[in-house]
Amino acid sequence: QKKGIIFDLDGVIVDTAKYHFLAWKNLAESLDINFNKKQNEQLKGVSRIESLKKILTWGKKRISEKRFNELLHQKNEEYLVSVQKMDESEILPGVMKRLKMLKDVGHPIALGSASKNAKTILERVNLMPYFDVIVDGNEVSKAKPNPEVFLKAAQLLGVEPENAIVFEDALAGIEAANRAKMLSVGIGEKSILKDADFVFADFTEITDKHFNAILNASKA
Ligand code: G16
Ligand code: MG
Repeated sequence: QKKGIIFDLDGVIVDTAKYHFLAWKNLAESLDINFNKKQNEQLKGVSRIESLKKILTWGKKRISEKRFNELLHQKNEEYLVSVQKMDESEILPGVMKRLKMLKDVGHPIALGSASKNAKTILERVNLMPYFDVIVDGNEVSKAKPNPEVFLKAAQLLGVEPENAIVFEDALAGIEAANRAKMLSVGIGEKSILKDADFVFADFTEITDKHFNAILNASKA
């Protein structure tokens, strides 16, 4: 049975959360808003617009639409400076092995990310050749936990949702996969990703046996 494998980007393939954090922190400071790592956790998998809305809410700040758009631009420009410095060394441990294995076996691979910079990042880390399909923040209008991003990816991969497997680090992403009736594999903490069908701390924890079990599993 051919499975369609869908990967989230930030937190699954690369850790761009640290660069998002730096850019948001500088932006928040320029507005006299405190912003810490714990708050950054709540921005994982969340779109750029929604992230800024949250930061402004935390800082109890109201700004004009024009200023809002300027800040979005400012944040992204700073983020892109970090992205431009990325290379293969930033691919998270254990990921490469699984991408190669999936390619060898012939399971088609998609990216399902909220980021509008997804293609740039995949290019920087040289992973473009592995992805048959890319659905990112430029193509979807409804953010995770809405299943749109993953449903679109499965459709483009040519697999039914029940034959799709999603790797996600964000709670909202696991919820999106579950709503799409896809097998959800959480990468991160079990206590947070408790709704996932499988959870692993990272890809190095996924043994060949686990991986084969995932490929052969079906949604309960
Ligand atoms: C990623 C990050 C989020 C970020 C979002 C939008 O999502 O986890 O923190 O806000 O993309 O990114 P951008 O500003 O580049 O459009 P994902 O879905 O890859 O985890
Ligand atoms: Mg993520």
